[in-house]
Amino acid sequence: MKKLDELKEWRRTHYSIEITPELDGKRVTVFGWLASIREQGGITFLILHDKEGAVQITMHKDKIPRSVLEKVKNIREHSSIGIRGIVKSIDKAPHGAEIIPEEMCILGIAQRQPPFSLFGGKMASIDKRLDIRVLDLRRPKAQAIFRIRHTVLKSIREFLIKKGYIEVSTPKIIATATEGGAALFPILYYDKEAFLAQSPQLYKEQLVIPFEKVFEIGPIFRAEESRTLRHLSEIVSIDVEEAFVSYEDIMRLIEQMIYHTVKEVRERCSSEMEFLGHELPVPKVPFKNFTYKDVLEILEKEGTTVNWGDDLSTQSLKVLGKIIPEFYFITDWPTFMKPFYIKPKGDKQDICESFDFMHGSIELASGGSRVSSKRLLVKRLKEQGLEPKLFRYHLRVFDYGMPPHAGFGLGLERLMMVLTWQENIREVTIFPRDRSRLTP
Ligand code: AMO
Repeated sequence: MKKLDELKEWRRTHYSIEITPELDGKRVTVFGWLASIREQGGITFLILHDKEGAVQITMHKDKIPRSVLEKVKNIREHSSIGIRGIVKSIDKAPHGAEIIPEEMCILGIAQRQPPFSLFGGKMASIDKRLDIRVLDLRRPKAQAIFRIRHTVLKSIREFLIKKGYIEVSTPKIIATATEGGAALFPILYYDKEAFLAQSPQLYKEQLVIPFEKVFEIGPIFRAEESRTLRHLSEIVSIDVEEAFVSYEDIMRLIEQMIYHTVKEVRERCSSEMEFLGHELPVPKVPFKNFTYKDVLEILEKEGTTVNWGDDLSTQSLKVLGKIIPEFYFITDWPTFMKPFYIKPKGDKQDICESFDFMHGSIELASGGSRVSSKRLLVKRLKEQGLEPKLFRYHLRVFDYGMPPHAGFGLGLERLMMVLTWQENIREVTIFPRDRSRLTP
């Protein structure tokens, strides 16, 4: 095995995209991964990739120090290297300049070539790519997706903080289910059974007492039995809860948050969007609003019958997505279809103050006004076959002036699917977890 160089006093002076004609004649140090080596008429061209882009290193055999030539002979694509040299302005190179190297250090040797092509060529299957995800993430499309994700998270955080919400973190190891028992992951907590949190639901509701307006961006866990393009076992949920408001206020908040986020992505990620080859339109606000009953009627007209109280199947959501290919809400669901903490509607207790926030056929978020009376909450728990005793730590908080409150939980990955036009949720998740994947 070849000996590696040490980093020692080597430090980066510039990223690839900063190597421009204005630096002509300057000595620079760059680091990155060797994307290609090409020989042409006695000249060797290296293309070096770093997190910002690419730079060309050009070596005329008779003008380059022997030590550099020796190193180039032994190096393979995808190795990580450092180059110190002089910038030369040249039209044909990326960003109009290249580097003529004086010194080179080899910092990480690529022992083997990736099992799939990173730059162009036929795209390998998702499973093959996920098996060595960090290499897959170097693909320019993946880079674009995760830079957009970064911007989406930043914009949502900024938006909520500016609106006066405080960011909280709640336990992910919990004692009781919040969204019903079926999708829980049991774990061994010392000598007791515990669960991974399906949602910060109960904690965020409790936290409106000390903080009034809270949000959390964190992982939630769902033991989904089937492998679909839209479900994972671990996702990032954006949860919001607020005191003294109703579900209608929360829908307006989502509208503003999505509008702000799309605008930020359009402004800050134009090159990534261009790279993904799609235009991201500014959403039309206010978003359309359909009740659950409206949706059944729309579907019936399309020849798809869904009975009152039935969930919208994948097939009926597809039909709906064709008719409403934009952001919209489905409100006023039958009470028994929603969790115990959702508030039944004043004069029509069989429907509740709830919404699903949708884009086309994809459910992005759900939320609603919450039950704030302890008596009603106990009744709702029993109606849903849940044991109030198991929720005693939650219920006792309701003795201390629980205000009316409302909120939502939005799946970050689902939102990313919509913003980056990905059909498979795994493409927008760095290390996805599903029924059959627990590694890497
Ligand atoms: P719900 O269970 O509808 O509501 O989840 C909220 C949102 O989280 C996303 N989501 C998922 N995304 C991918 N894979 C999954 N397995 C998965 N499960 C959920 C969806 C969904 O709309 N406590 C309530 C929210 C609230 O009322 O505040 C809740 O968790 O985008």
